[in-house]
Amino acid sequence: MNVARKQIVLVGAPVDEGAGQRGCLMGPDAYRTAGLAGMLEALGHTVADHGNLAPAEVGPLRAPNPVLKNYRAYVGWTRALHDKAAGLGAASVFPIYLGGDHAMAAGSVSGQARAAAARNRPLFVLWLDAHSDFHTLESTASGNLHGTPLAFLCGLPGFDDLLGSPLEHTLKPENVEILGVRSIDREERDMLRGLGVGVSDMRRIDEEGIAPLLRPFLERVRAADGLLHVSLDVDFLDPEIAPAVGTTVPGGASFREAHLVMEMLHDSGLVTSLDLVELNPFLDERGRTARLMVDLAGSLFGRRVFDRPTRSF
Ligand code: B3U
Ligand code: MN
Ligand code: MN
Repeated sequence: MNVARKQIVLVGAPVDEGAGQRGCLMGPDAYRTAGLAGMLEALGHTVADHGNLAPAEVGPLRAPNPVLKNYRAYVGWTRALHDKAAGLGAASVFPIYLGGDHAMAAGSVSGQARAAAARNRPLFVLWLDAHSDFHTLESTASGNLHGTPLAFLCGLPGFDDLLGSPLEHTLKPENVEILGVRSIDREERDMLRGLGVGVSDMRRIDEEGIAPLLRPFLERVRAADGLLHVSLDVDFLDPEIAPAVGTTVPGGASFREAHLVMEMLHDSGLVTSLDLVELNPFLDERGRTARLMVDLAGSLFGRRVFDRPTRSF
């Protein structure tokens, strides 16, 4: 099968302030060191590396909740990434946002959502994560802002400082699928249920298998002529194979499950943008997590061992 050639743009987002542990700022360079661009080129794609972004300047702000850590940085990063992603989403390129902790998705995904709306296409999001990242600025107990971007993107209230109020281009909760989750706080669970966000936890993956869970979601994206953004948190993976993340939760996706998801996503032809988030190279073992993430990106961009698939996805 010929790999459809893509024009890939790499955007470094060294966001470090949203996680409880420092180190994600080294993520973009770890992906570069692990050979991400060369691997994508070897698959036949063209790659332009736009370097690393910096957060936007933000004037004085009062955090709406004293528990929040690095609130101004969250606002600055969201604005900078939003503008960058809105621009790239309007061009015929495939952006890969290299994190950085997951707080960066507030900007990357909101920008992609703005661009999708301008093209009159619904944006769907596949959130591959041990966590649901669905706290509001009020409900978070840790104050770690990487636990909040998905609530922001779905239009929950209280995030007015980020991009104004109300957020113009929100995700429809039913167009979001969280896969691989195994740590949800009570407040998050209530909000996810109330809004009807798609949640497939590890128990469902164990009982039903990951492919039958993913397939109906991809079918919905296709039926709606949607664009699909994938946000891949390192902690989606089992910590045994991916130790370089500050928020490990046991019992994550296996090597085989993760590659299968990426291969199905490739075969679907539906994915139009990607976040690689939460890699903390400070916690890695001789680069193995960075290399695994690059390998997974390889499967998403068309690497296969043998022959064509028997079904489209
Ligand atoms: N829900 C917890 C833990 C957490 C969320 N996202 C990550 N960790 N990575 C919190 O702190 O909000
Ligand atoms: Mn996350
Ligand atoms: Mn996580």
